[in-house]
Amino acid sequence: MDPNEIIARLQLLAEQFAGELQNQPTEQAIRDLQAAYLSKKGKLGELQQSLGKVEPAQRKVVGQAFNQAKQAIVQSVSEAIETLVKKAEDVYLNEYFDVTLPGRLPLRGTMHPISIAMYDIVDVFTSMGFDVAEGPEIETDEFNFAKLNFPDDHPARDMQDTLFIEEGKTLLRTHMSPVQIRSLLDRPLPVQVVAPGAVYRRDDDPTHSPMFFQIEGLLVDKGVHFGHLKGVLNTFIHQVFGADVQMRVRPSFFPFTEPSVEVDIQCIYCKGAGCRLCSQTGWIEILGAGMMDPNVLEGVGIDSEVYSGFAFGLGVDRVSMLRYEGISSIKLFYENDPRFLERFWR
Ligand code: FA5
Repeated sequence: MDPNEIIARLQLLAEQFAGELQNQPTEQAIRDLQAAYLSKKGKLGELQQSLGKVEPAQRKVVGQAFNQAKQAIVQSVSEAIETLVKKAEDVYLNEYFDVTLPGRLPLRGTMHPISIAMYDIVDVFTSMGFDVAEGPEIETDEFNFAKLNFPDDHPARDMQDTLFIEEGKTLLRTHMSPVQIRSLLDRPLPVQVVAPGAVYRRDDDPTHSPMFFQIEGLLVDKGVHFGHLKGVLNTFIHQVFGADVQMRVRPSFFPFTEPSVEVDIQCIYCKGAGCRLCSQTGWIEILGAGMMDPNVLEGVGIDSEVYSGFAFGLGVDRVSMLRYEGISSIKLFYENDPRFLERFWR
């Protein structure tokens, strides 16, 4: 067969392909067109079968012409797809993207309100000479209860209140007071520490969360008395809630302190007049405290005739709810809704 005729027909097919390629509306249509020319049974494929009828000496030239034509088709297919994508982007940018609109700032992360309160409170105590102490969230029954003078049948040990890992042995700490024991065992006297951390209980209502945060305070030295405790707590309350906020101390009971008290602050919303937040009493409880029970001191090898101390434990969530007006449920702290957390950016 005449090689020139094959090459002429090849050129004709190439021109025909170029013409058809112009108006393909989608990437799929372009790929179908490519297949119609380049697949085995495609237009070029059929013509290529005539290569066998060409004189062997001239086959090389004709073969090269086929290769060039195929490469040109592949190249123009990828260019056509690129043009199509670019066109779609332009349509999107023009129709849906108004470059004249002012930009929107991306949402910025903020410190969590509980963390803000923890840092602020710890700062107040470190400025009074307290060191920061730590303990594990998974505690032993011994440190969480026994060494703190809890009798075996104390209700807090009950499955209702405590999240046990292995009953009677390990648990999620129910309060920060075990850090009292750890600090007294680990540090030389005098000991003056605050311990911030997460604690766990089987509690769940608008003011009680199953996980919440406490800050424990402890001071053990010679000659420590109740006046020191009141002085430290008064300073804390004035620094955190304002110099005009009054505090009051009510008798209470904790197994590890004697005497034990609960400390209320004057309601910061109604200033003591009585409102819904303070159940019309004018006061809100924020912490438990007391003088270290001599049994606890003796239990860690400290002579209670020589040394005395005080301890307190405050609920950080409670303090945050009081600091920021309008927090109706403790759950808001733990849902991590950015619309809520944004309020605390500073
Ligand atoms: C205690 O946990 C004692 N360890 C505090 C203490 C320390 C007393 C040292 C004496 C000496 P209480 O169970 O009352 O005490 O808890 C202390 C504070 O934690 C409460 O005043 C309250 O503010 C907060 N609290 C208690 N349960 C929850 C809860 N489920 N959710 C949020 N806050 C809570």
